[in-house]
Amino acid sequence: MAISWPVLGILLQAFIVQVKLCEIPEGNTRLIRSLNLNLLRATLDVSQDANPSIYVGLRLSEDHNLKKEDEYLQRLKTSMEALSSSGLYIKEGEPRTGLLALHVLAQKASCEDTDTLVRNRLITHLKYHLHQEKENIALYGKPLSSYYQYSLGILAMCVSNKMVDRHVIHKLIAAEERSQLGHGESISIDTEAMAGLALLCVKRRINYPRELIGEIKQEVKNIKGKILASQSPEGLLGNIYSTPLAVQFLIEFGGKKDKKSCSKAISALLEAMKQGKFSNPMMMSQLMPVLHSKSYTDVANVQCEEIKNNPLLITTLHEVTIGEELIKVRLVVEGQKFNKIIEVPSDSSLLDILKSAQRQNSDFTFQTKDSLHGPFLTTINKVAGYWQLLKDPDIYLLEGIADYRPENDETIILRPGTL
Ligand code: B12
Repeated sequence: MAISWPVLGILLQAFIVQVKLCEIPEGNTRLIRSLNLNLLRATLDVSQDANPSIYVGLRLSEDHNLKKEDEYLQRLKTSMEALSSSGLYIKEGEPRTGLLALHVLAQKASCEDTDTLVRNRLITHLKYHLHQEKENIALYGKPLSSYYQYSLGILAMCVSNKMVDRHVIHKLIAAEERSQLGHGESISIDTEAMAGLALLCVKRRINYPRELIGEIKQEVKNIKGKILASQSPEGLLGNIYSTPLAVQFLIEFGGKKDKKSCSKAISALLEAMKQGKFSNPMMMSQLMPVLHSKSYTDVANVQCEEIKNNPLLITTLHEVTIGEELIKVRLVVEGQKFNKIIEVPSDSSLLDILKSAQRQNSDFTFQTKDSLHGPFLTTINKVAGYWQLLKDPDIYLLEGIADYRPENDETIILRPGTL
């Protein structure tokens, strides 16, 4: 059937509206470039292993410093090789589903030969991890890692055009249906969004049984409902740090009716950027695609030939300025007797405060574990587990110990949590 010009025009217009769903208002180029620059600066930090999420964020930008991106890719390759040549087993309590998934996405975004040995091995490892995660859900009702990493794994497979076992997908659908994606009682918008991205990718790319597609459609709608219902009057979807992934989901969903919610969320993100709230490289990397109206599923469409250098300057690493004045912060460890005032220079991070407390008090020790987000507090006075970070009166911190900087007279509460 031939399509007439007016009909074609309407179709084209509909397409354009969809593409521009979560548009960035004009006049923000400098702000966006400065985030890009900060993300590039994060690649200069050689004290940590290269982080595949940072690389994916850079590749989904429209501005590039190809030399720096390539240097970072070379560092990433060392980790990829180590990961892919390790045995096909999962160390007790240390599933690597999310990390593998991010490496698979990074590899795909790199435009390097698509069928390298390393890439195939990474995919095999990821497939194995997803299988083991699925078995754990079947036996114990939860994945080995989390539904966030499980979804990221499905997304990475799908973006790489690899078939995902439909039982693996089905476990995610069933968990969403039973509202089990969050941590304990609370809903996690980050996880909802990641699950939504994974399901949208699967729905669009590969041929699955019609019944499964029907279920996916239903759950994607549910996810959208939860994400929109979480919107605050200021536009945040969940909190400020879940908003980037939530917007990625809305971009990918492409519902015209969501344009207003999406614009509000974008405004809130731009405002937070101006206030310097996006300083953690992992958070910047999740935000970067949104600033170019993209989502992680666009890793599949990176137009390698079209990537051009933009002479973004690389200046020296940003040094955190520690203030001259001293401030007093009360540190309380719940369930233990520790309750003391710690004096530190203003602008100190919570990590600096914990270090100070440890130096000054024989009854306070702590340990951390490195992660892609930074140091994760694991142990206080030999009590290991998941420590929650709060400030008085019972407000959950939205940042980790290395990023959060308490104010004078603030009380920080460390609370043992259950998962
Ligand atoms: C799952 C998850 C958790 C789980 C992790 C355990 C598990 N079962 O997986 C739990 C519930 C324990 C958790 C705790 C916290 N989390 Co959390 N978490 C996430 C989530 C949804 C996914 C992380 C992940 O798997 N990434 C993928 C893998 C491949 O990366 P990874 O680095 O290897 O993953 C590990 C670390 O990320 C670590 N981790 C999880 N959260 C955090 C937070 C910080 C600050 C650090 C340093 C590490 C860390 O646990 C992961 C599994 O081992 C992200 C969402 C997001 N948008 O990224 C939020 C997220 C990273 N968490 C966040 C926060 C604020 C926290 C807490 C500080 C909350 C609090 N006030 O207590 C605590 C950490 C306290 C501490 N002890 O240091 C924020 C960080 C924002 C920021 N500015 O950096 C995010 C973005 C959620 C949000 N929207 O607010 N989290």
